[in-house]
Amino acid sequence: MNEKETKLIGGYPYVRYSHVHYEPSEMVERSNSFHKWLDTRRSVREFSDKPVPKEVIDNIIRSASTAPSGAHKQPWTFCVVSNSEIKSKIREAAEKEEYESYNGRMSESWLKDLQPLGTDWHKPFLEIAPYLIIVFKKAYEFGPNSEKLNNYYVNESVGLAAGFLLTAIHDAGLVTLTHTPSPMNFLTKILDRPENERPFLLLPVGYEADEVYVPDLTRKPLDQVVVYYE
Ligand code: IYR
Repeated sequence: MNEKETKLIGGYPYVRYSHVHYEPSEMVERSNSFHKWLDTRRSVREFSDKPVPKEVIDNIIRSASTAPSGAHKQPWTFCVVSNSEIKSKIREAAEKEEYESYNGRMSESWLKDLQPLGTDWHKPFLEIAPYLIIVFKKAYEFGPNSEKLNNYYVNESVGLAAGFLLTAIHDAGLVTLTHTPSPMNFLTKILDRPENERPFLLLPVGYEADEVYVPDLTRKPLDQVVVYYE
């Protein structure tokens, strides 16, 4: 590797940056094959208990943590649960909330929208998947004298990190499900998180179970999701 080319700009250290470049035809080919690959990602609700190397989990979290964030505050914590007692506690608490949601808290039209996905309050995957990754957003940080320091665009930043995480999980050949039990504050208690952290997403991670079927969905075609101004 070449030495870093650095200089001070406005009194702050900068490092020279240039990204890899491709010929236009190669860009078309790469972007096309990346889309085809990403389009094979599906949310999976049935997991195998087959172990996954912890190093893979470390690496996918490293990838997630490369996401851009407001003022580079990186306002996220990824809690990784493989301990079966903690998984059971999470399942029990999530199912309690989900039972209430499916039996009264969710509107008729919401339940009808979920019918084709076949979801209900039972969440066995929370005990079966080898890992649960719980993404917490940091509403603010604590300074050296325990004073509150602001974070910025926290939802956008953590949403981006979660997107990177899903992409890294897919790339590793594993599956996940973006599970959002509601309300989620039981996760703060079970995982003993500090008061500046709020649960954002719960992702079981592992291999899919044998013979899994997923809803036969189609994604919106380009002309339904894009508006060009030329
Ligand atoms: N959080 C509930 C319900 C649920 C809501 C949506 I929107 C989904 O796309 C799927 C499920 C659950 O996890 O079952």
